Amino acid sequence: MKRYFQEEIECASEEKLREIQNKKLVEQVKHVWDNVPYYRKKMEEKGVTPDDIKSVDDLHKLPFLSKYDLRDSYPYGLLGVPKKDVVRIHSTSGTTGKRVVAYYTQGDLDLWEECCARAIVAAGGSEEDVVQVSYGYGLFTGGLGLHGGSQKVGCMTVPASSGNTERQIMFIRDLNATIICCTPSYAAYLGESMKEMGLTPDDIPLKAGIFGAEAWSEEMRRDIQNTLGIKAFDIYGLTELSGPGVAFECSEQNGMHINEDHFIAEIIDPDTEEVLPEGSQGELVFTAIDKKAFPMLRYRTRDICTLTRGKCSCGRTFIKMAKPKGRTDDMLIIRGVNVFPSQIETVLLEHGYQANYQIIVGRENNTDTLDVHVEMTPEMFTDDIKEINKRQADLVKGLLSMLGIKAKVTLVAPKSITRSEGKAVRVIDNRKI
Ligand code: DLL
Repeated sequence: MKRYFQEEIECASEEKLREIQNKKLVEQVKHVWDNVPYYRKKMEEKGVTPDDIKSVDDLHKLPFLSKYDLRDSYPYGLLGVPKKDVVRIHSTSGTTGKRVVAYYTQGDLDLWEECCARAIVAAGGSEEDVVQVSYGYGLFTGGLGLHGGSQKVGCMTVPASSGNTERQIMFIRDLNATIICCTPSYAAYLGESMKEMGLTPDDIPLKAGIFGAEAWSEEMRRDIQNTLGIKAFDIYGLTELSGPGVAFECSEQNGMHINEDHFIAEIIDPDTEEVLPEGSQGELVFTAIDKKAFPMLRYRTRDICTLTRGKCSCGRTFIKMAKPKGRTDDMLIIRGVNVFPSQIETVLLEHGYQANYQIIVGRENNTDTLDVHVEMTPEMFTDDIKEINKRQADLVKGLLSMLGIKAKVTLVAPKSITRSEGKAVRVIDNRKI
């Protein structure tokens, strides 16, 4: 069985990769300078010209791009090619209210789908497999991205899209789907629904899942792997950089390899914008070095994580990014303490709950309040008040030790928190500041 989709590049030496990056970066900076007046102006303001960028070592000289730039230049300001060369767009709702619209030439689509194909092969996929793509199709990049990747590998591709859970399960069983692609929260929901239908992992043919688009913990991975009887692989990406497949997990299931022949990653301190050494935690910044229609240079993702380069047992040489811990804009500041939803999730799953919870932040008498509503699992469901109080107190203690602040925990009945077919919405911040 093929272990790699493009072995010569996925396992290239560090020197070879660097050479590719240097060459593509120099070309990309020229392309942007010539074709994207918005970014050229930013370069001019910083006193940088394409002649100053001779290799990756010069990357730090370039200005950053952020969500604010996308908003300012909406809709066409960052387009790098004539509109007639664009064959597709995708879009996501921006946190600033305006949508982010990303553009693709046919060449951009090809390299994006190759990235997704690498992820599918790394998860054990081949032309023998039936891949059910249960990410949303349409403006969201998840569906069409993995769909294209799956076809590139030669898998039988089922464009199920999200929703209609019973039909999803029927197709998985009837068509013998071996790989499923969806958000981790939807994978958990599928597992829950199968259980309710009286199905065990032995009744379903799946062997692997490729899950991403939102933060998920190692505990959630364990739960999904057990309920579906599969290996669960992480995949990372964002619309601005094509979509899924910027980075993907391999058989080690321990961090995601970044497709370094297309993307150069940096970690910066989000406050000072200083580039941090490898291994430090900070904000992930990406430079897309060969995407032409929407050529992002030094794009600030707001995702917090670390990078490590080292030998991987899978044989790939691409640098790895850890599971993102959260986003700078997801980070809640509660009574002055930084709280990431992923930390709360870790505590809940460690205590035997599933990722069905809601975090409600408010303000009373000028003090922030943190309420966590958690579903009891059907197995632990009880109306014994004493038992419920004890369980709630255990969680309060666990959260206090993880976050350093006290939360109010309310256990709620199984199935009372709305399930998500795409990205889960877990935080409600009612503070009007
Ligand atoms: O979520 C692309 C995608 C689709 C990735 C399917 C993986 C699978 P956006 O909607 O633009 O694109 O959202 C991008 O989602 O900046 C992260 O904050 C978050 N994200 C994506 N993948 C992961 C992951 C798609 N594996 C934003 N772990 C990113 C944690 C993730 N967060």
